[in-house]
Amino acid sequence: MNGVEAYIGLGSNLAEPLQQLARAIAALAALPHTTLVAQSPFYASRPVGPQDQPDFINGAVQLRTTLPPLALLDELQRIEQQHGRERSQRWGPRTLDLDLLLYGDQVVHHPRLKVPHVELHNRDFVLQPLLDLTPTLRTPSGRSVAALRQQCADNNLRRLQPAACPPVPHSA
Ligand code: A4P
Ligand code: MG
Repeated sequence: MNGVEAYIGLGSNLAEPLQQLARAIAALAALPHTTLVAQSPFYASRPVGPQDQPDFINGAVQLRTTLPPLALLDELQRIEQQHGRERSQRWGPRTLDLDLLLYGDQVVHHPRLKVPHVELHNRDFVLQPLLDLTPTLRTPSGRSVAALRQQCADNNLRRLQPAACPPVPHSA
């Protein structure tokens, strides 16, 4: 399949986060014009933003897709809504957050969409899963994700054992 390598960050800290992520990955794998290439391990991480909320579970997936970036964002937001996502407090607790981290080597500046994700370089819970997927990955400006990971703040990242991650269900 032709298309672009797109990387999606997943995060959840409410309502069975591991199940939220597993179901979201199944939904991503079922997207039209899209193939799931690989999924990263899951990590527990301390919340960035308000601290009076549970720790997050984070991970990332690599997709190959012919959906244009805004169409892919529409699909991510539809999946978030299906998971009962309510947008209230910025950086507050959420059942499911899906961020478009990288879309090939494209840079997108749109009122609804900024790619690379603006906080990518600051977040170990995003950079580490990206590295797990593609150790040689670079941003469109040529910065190595491995170097960004070394420089970024520590959010007490803890890799979960594969046994802790529920299998991806067949129907999303
Ligand atoms: N938007 C722009 N660019 C993108 C993109 N690349 N991917 C727009 C996805 N959306 C993008 O997002 C607000 C708007 O951003 C969307 O409508 C979309 O058009 P949102 O998800 O509705 O709001 P938000 O998530 O509260 O705000 P924001 O700034 O996107 O937050 P983040 O960056 O998603 O961070 N701590 C830990 N440990 N782990 C986490 O996963 N996540 C957050 C949320 C905070 N703290 C965390 C974690
Ligand atoms: Mg978001």
